[in-house]
This record gives sequence, structure tokens and C-alpha cells, in this order.
Amino acid sequence: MTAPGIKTAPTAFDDSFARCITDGLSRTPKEIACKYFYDAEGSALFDAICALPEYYQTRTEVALLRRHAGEIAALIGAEAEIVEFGAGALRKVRILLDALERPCGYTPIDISGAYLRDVVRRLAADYPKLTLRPMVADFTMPLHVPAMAGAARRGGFFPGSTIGNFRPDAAMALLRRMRDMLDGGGLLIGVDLVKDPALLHAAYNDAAGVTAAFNKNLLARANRELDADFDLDAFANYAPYNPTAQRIEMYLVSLKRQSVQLSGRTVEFATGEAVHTEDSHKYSIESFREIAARAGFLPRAVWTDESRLFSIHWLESR
Ligand code: AVI
Repeated sequence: MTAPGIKTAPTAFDDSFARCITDGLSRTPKEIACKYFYDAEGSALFDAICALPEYYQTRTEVALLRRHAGEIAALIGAEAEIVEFGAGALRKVRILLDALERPCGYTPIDISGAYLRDVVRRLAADYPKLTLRPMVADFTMPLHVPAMAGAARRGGFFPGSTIGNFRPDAAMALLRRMRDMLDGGGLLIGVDLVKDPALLHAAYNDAAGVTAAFNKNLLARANRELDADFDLDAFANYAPYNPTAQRIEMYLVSLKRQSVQLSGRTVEFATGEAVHTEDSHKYSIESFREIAARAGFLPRAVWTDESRLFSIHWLESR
């Protein structure tokens, strides 16, 4: 059920996890797309990652948003519609909504429908006058988001350095689509920065093993949804930093030779065989501004912390 005051936009969302995992595990090397991390369990695990002491990204970005909220709100302008890509827990947007002058509405887009409905209900209770238009959709695919009546312009919001989970060519294509969608407005985007590899390694190899559970949730999800029989203890989480490509690479590595049943098929794993599950690219401020400019944005303001761990960019789309 949709909460009162919330308009749910119609979407053509195709649940393709089954196809992705069966195709990806029949390839060499094996792979599963990282967007499938985020079912309800995976989204909750990602929330737990964001609170980890080693995962500096969330607290650094939140501190930057709080510190510069006034400046950011002035750049976005009055009566804007905020469109958030991969909205997650809807915590960061509250900082924006509190700072903006008469925000017109908020369109959170997320692939995890149950999770989105839940968090939007809570947001609606705190912002009763705001028009909320949640969209359950895969924002990595071409997507039409109709203009919101009464909005002076659109401010895209893409925090959390999710852009880093795309290969540079795919990141560029996505930024181009966002640029077109935000025509006349702009995009506020969080980007994780290149830094000491030891800090990066720790952030993706936390002592409590939450990132390992997040990675293995792909297999647990296949067990829940696709009648698979993955033994989670027979796979290791492996997440090294590749300094040449400037990215964290995440893998699930088979600890033994094994056969797994998946949607009525048998998938064979050799000992030590890896399934690639995610890349998390890191940028310098300059290299990111360059990509944004090549995607058609006008890179304007950029904010970073004293230790240069993380950056937030305001890119104009006009
Ligand atoms: C969502 N994304 C930006 C996270 C990242 O840091 O690349 C996903 C993540 N994977 C492992 N830990 C967090």
C-alpha cells in the first residue's frame, strides 16, 4: 500500500536477477552484476557497512553535506525537484531538503521496491508537505522521469560514490543520460577519491566481516529466490585494491571444487575460481571533473574534506 501523499510513478521494472546470474556464471571468468546486491537483506547490510569505522565514505560525505548545505542549496535554487538515483536509506537527502528553499518535490529512484516503500513512508511522515514520487526502477537503464508540475528546475542527487561502481565508459554513458534528464538544472554527486591503498583496503575488508556478508548475500539471494544451494562457507570474500586501475575489485572465490544447483541447472566451480561481483573506482578531483565535462556537464563547485578522502561535485546541466 502506498502512504497518503505519495505518488508512485509508473515504471517498467524487469526483475532480471535470474537471467543475470545464470548467464554470468556460465561465462569465463564468472561474474554477477553488483546492482543485484540490493535486495532487502543486501540494502540492510549496505546500511551496516556505511556505519563501519573502516568505511570513511559515508560519514565524510555526510559531514561535507552538512558543512556546505547552505551553499549547495543556493546553487540548486528555490522550488527545485530533487531526483535521487539509487536512493537507499534516504538519510542524506534530508540534509538537502532541510537546506533547500521551498523544495517542490522529491523523486527517489531505487531498484529495491520493498525497501524503498518502507523508507519513503518514514520520510513522508517527517515532510508532510513535500510531494514524494518514489520510482522502483533500475536507473542504470534508460529511464523517463516525467517533469514534476510546479518545479522550477531539477537537481539530481547521486551521493555515495555509486558512480565508482561503473566502468569509466559506462560511467560516462550514465552521466550523459543524467545530463539530458537534468537539462536546465544540475547534478550533485559524491565521488570517492584515490588515496593510501591501505585505507581503501581496510574499507572493503572490515574486521567485523560485514562487507564479506554483503558480498555473499548475492549467493544467499540466489538460494532464497532461485532455488539454488550455494554453501556460503565454501566461498571466500576477496577484495583487493588494484592501484593501476585505481579501483577496489570484489570477488567471491570458490574454496573447493564444487557443483551448485541453480534454477534447475548445475554450475561447476574449480578450486580457487573467482566470481567477479563489483568494481569500485576511485578518482582524483581533476579526473572526475574531466569525465563530467566530457559527458556534457559544466563542472562548477567541488567540496572536499581536510584529508581529501571524499569529494562532492556540483555539475551544471545547461
Ligand atoms: C554503493 N557503493 C558505492 C559501495 C562502494 O563503496 O563501492 C558498495 C560497497 N561495496 C563494498 N562496500 C561498499
